[in-house]
Formats: sequence, structure tokens, C-alpha cells
Amino acid sequence: AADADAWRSRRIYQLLTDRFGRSVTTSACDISARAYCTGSWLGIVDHLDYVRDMGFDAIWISPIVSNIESTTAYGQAFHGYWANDINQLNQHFGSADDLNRLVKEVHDRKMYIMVDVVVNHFVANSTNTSTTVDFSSITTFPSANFFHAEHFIQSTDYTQNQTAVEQGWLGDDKVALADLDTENPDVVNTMNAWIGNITKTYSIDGVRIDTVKHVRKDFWPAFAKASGVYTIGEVLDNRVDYVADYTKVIDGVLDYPTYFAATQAFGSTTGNLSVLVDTVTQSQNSYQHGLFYSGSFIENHDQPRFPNSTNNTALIRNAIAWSFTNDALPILYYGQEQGFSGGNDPWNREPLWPTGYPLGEERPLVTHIRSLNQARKIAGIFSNSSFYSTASTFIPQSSSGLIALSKPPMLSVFTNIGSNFTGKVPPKWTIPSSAKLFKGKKQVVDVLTCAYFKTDGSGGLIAYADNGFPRVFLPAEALDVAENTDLC
Ligand code: ABC
Ligand code: CA
Repeated sequence: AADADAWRSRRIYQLLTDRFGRSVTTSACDISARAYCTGSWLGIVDHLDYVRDMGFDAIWISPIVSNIESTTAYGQAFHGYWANDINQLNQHFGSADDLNRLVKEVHDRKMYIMVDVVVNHFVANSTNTSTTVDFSSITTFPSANFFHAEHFIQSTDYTQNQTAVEQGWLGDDKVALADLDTENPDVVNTMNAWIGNITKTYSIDGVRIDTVKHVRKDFWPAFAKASGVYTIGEVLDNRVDYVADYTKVIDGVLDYPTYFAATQAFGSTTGNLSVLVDTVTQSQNSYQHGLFYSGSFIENHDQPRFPNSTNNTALIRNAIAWSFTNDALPILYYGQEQGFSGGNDPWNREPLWPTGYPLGEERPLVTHIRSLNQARKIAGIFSNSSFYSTASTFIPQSSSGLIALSKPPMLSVFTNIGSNFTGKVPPKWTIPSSAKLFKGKKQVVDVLTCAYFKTDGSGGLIAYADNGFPRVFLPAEALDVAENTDLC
């Protein structure tokens, strides 16, 4: 089984099982209908090489357990978060044989598989409105006794009433998410036994835990231990100190504070880069393991896609590059590589198959992402893995709109001046020799453009911003020692 240290060098591709790949051709996927579109575990198998060939060595798939079958005011449970029976698989995604086949194919490629799991709530299969939740139809826990009293979480609760956040209900009177009584020892035992069983039965390497802030903190250590694998939790909040507490009870978090800061910073040419610098620095200092076991992302299935708010290709490339070059595990949400631009749920859950899964030069973001994956891998090999445990530091820049991040042996530089920069002289990043990143005169390569640069006699470097694009530098000698990549 894979623990946090085994995962820290990984690069994760997040996909929605229903939308990533289908093994049989059915009708078109109507995104607005919020219905099952027949993606499946065997469909993932068919396109696993597509993921691997971009340089990823792990996938995160949707929850695998049986959900409600009804069609609600918010459509069907194609996302997998409306569990009804955790002891059955979601048959829309395939059989136990199919899931075993997927895991085998993943492992044959030396990749890891992470499964999304939900503890916080279940959903009733039949009548499910605020006044008439039919608890008897919740197969795993068929009585109101297993749930907190019905009361929906109010938006003001999120900053004012943590007990309500933990014991109130998510959802609304159209689809009520019955909140599991995770204070009840029988419930706790059932969930801990279940997670240990599911990871063992299917040889799962890691779990992404849903709605972590909605369950009391001291529930999590035993659950994480029972899983036997790496745990990364969703704590949807932009406050670093609030999120930091959860890094003490599970291995890491999906790093939402930095998500908010990074999408804001690179979201426009007036974005605030110092908020990003401050957020990252605070997280490095206050998360239990710094950012090392946490996850870095700029898109997921709950947020509008990054290109939904800007079509500036330079900003998009900076945002993606950011998520691959810091201390946290990079997580790419399927469709980013093809430039998808859907808005809020459900529009950010497009089917991938209409693209035909192209990986060639005609898809510039695919090339960008592959280079970033390879650069991270090479940095790890060249540094004998110290790259994965060396905390990044920002190198202050005098011109505005620029930041530089040192994470030896990698240097990444970003800008939000955008691709339509019209000033006379493009701004330049300056890396002083005092940053001690490079020793003496060295050749360094920007792996995103394959342009070679030379550091000065004392290891300093100056690079102009070309077209507003980011640059990711590695020592040229790093590319020589790393076998089996075709980077530059
Ligand atoms: C359905 C419809 C939606 C409809 C909704 C009411 O019902 O599709 O159109 O608006 C699943 C499905 C969803 C479905 C929901 C509810 O279930 O995927 O399609 O929405 O039925 C996780 C998963 C998510 C999943 C669930 C439920 C949980 O990733 O896919 O949704 O299993 C909260 C939870 C968070 C959850 C998220 C969707 O809702 O905490 O775990 N995600 C504030 C709160 C957050 C809250 C967020 C959105 O609003 O603090 O706790 O997330 O409601 C920042 C602040 C944040 C603030 C944000 C908006 O701004 O710091 O605190 O978040 O600056
Ligand atoms: Ca709860």
C-alpha cells in the first residue's frame, strides 16, 4: 500500500468516471441534463495511455459506490457523491471485474489509483425532500437514528458556527444530503471497517476524502489509519489557518487557499501576485507537513474552469505551470489539457470523448503539461529526490507582475502581464547570485520553450518575459542524466 511518502513524487490526473471515457458508443452527452453519460471504468482503461503519455503517474477517479438511482431536480448521481449503499459498486461505472481490471492496468503502467470517498452524508433513494426524507431507503443506514437531526447548514455558519458545519445538512430541500451521525460509535466502526475493506479489496493506493470540514476533526485519524493508504482531504475554504488544522488529522489537503490566491493572481493582468506569495508562505509555515503532502490545482469539478474567465493564453499557461512547480502534488483536472472552458457545475463536467483524445503539437496545452510533468520528474531524478522535500522560496522581483520561485534544482518564473503586453520593453526576471540557485557559469534550459540560457560567472540569471509566458528552468546537465524522457 502507498503512503504519503510514496505519493509525494506523484503527478495526478483527476477525472470524472462518467465523463472521461466510454467503452461503448451511446448517444451524445447533454451536459445540461446532469445525467449519466455512460463513461465507465473500462472506458478509463481504453484511454489510460493518453493519461500516461502526458506524463501523469496517478489517476483520481469518482466515488465508486452505489448511489441513488432517481432523477432529482439536480439530475442523476453521475458524479458519484450521492451514496445510498456503500457495500455495492456503482453499476453505471461497471462490475467488480471491471474495477479490478482498471486497477491492474493502472498498476501495470506503474501508476497509482486514488478513489474519492464520502463519509459525511448519504442520500435517500425514494422520497427525498426536506420534510419527507425516507431514511428506510438508505440501504447502509436505514433509519433516522444513524443521522443528525435535519437542519440545513446556513451560509453564515461557515464562519460562525463550526458545530452547524459538522452536524448540519448539506444540500437543500430538492436534494437533501442526510448528515451521518459520526458521533455514534457504531457508525464510526462501520465506516472505518468499510474504508479498510475497500482499499484492500480493490488494491487502492490512495483516497481523496470529500467534505472533510463537515465531520469533527477527531473522527479522521482513525479513519485515515484504517484506510492504510495516503489520504488527501477536501476542505473548501480560503482561510489558511482554518485549513491548516485538518493537516494534523489526515496526510494532506486539496490546497484551496492557494487555489483561490493563484486563480485570482493569474486570472487577469491586474491580479494580485503578492497575495499568492503570502498565502503560499503562510501555508508552508502552518500546514503540518508544509505543502508537501497536499494537492495543488487550478481547476476541479466544483469550480468554473480557469479559461471560463479569461482566454488569455499566457495567463492560462502561467496558472497551469504554477500548479506543477510548487511543493504540493500537482493535480490536473481532465479537460484542462484540451482547453475546456466550462463554467460552474454542471458546465465544468464536459465529456472528453468528443475531442478524440489528441496528444499532438496541435494541442499546445498538452505539450505544455507534458513538459511540466517531465520537468518535475527530471528534477526528482537529478536531485536524488531532494526536490520533493526541499521547500520552495520566492525570489523577490523589482518589476511588478513578476514572481520567481526557487525549488532546487528547478527555477520557475511567472508573470500575469498576459499575452497582449504592449509596453516597449518586456519585463525581465532577475535571479541574483545571492539566491544561490546555480553555481557559477552554467547552461540552463527553459523546458517550456527549450531555449538555452547562461548564468553569469556567479550563478545569476536574467530572462525576459516572452509573450507573457512562464518559464521553467533546469540545469542543462539535469536533462542529460535523466534517461527515458524526450524533454528538449
Ligand atoms: C447540486 C447541483 C448544484 C447545486 C447544489 C445545491 O446541488 O449540482 O448545481 O448548486 C455533489 C455534486 C454536486 C451537487 C452536490 C449537492 O453534491 O457533485 O453537483 O450539487 O447535491 C464536495 C464535492 C462535490 C460534491 C459534494 C457533496 C461535496 O467536491 O462535488 O457535490 O458530496 C460545500 C462543501 C464542499 C462541497 C461543495 C460542493 O459544497 O463544503 O465539501 N464539495 C462556501 C463554503 C463551502 C461550500 C461552498 C459551496 O461555499 O464555505 O463549504 O462547499 O457551497 C471562498 C470561501 C469558501 C466558500 C467559497 C464559495 O468562497 O472561503 O468558504 O465556500 O472564498
Ligand atoms: Ca456532517
